[in-house]
Amino acid sequence: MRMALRLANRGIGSVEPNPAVGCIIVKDGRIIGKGWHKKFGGPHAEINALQNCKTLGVNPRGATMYVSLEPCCHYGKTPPCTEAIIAAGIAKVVAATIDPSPHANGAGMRQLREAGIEARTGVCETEARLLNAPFIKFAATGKCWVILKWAQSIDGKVAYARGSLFTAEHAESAEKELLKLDLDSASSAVSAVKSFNPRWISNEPSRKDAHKLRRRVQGILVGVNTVIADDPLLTARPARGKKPIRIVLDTHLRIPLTCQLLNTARKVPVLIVASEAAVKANLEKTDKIAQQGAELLPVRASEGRCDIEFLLEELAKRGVAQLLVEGGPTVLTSFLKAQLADEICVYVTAKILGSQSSLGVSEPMGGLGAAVSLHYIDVKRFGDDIRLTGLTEGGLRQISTARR
Ligand code: AOF
Ligand code: ZN
Repeated sequence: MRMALRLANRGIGSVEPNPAVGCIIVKDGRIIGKGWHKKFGGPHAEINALQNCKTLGVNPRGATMYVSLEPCCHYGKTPPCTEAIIAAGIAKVVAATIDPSPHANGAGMRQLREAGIEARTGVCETEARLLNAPFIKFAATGKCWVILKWAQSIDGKVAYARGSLFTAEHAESAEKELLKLDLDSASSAVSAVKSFNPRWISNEPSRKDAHKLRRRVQGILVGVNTVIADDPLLTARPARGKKPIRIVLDTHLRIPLTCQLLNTARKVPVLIVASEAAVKANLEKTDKIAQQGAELLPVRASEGRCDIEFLLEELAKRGVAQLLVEGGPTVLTSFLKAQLADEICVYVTAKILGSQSSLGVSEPMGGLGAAVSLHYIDVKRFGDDIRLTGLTEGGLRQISTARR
């Protein structure tokens, strides 16, 4: 099963919002077929593993199948795997966990048993549910899996203070000054200045990894302050066919009409979320936003904040099974305080930014009792940066089998 899970893992980044699934077929103590779900809409893991037996010229009749998710028994984009398993004469199916989707939820296992196949679940179940946590949550509850992501210095700073934000113009004038000095070291100083970009606290390998994360999700959300300060594009690069919807939380409709998001709204969808009052009060601006090809979603707001829970429901209806929240501090804190985050992904860079960079990641959480602890921590190194990921209590609850 561990091998099946490792195979499944290869599909992460290509199969979403479907689950990543791996499958191993064993006969007489020997592996006779392997397969995994490679791409959204493509053949399922079980079908690929059965095909692999065929390619290798081994008959799977009487074999045992280890699969990381309950086989499907419905007609989706592909025909049911259960039928193929029954037709192939598999004797035993071991699935890591049930698929909680309404079209499955045990029906696949039942169908196998009714066909005389020995079928059981519950092997490496936690690992399997962790691997597909977003899918499990969305399938079971219809709610999207929320990932908060940010990059920070060791001292927990996420950006330089607004007043000292280093812009392209700063870089240009600094370059001129340096060249005027006509020193031997001027050219390397110039390249250091050019490559310095306060928007990017983390290094290049980390940023590449963050784009991989963007390819996994169906929506990427930021607050309007991030748009004003950084003018981000919020696309996955390279896109590999993925175009997650870009969402801006903009209660008072402050988004600059010239920003990159609006300029590219016809290529990759943009949703601006504003309070009903702000929409009514800015009809001219809302027209302009619509003309640029972006969509405006008016929502209820209280104390100057949009109703995020309502927004999440709306996004789930649009098929957003995984939402990536990329900041800034106000938005990240809102999600944490409302206990709406399932997973946290933080890149920590080996820098100490000190007090000139005043923005911490969050506002007070309300006493130590309100601290957010993470579970199932994973730590990975990207050059001198480290990435720390973990599940919140809420995320943990989603993958636990106890509540079902
Ligand atoms: C996958 N890959 O290996 C397995 C899945 O639309 P379809 O035909 O691709 O069906 C998708 C559903 O099939 C999915 O939501 C899940 O319930 C089930 N199992 N899906 O994409 C796989 N085994
Ligand atoms: Zn299937």
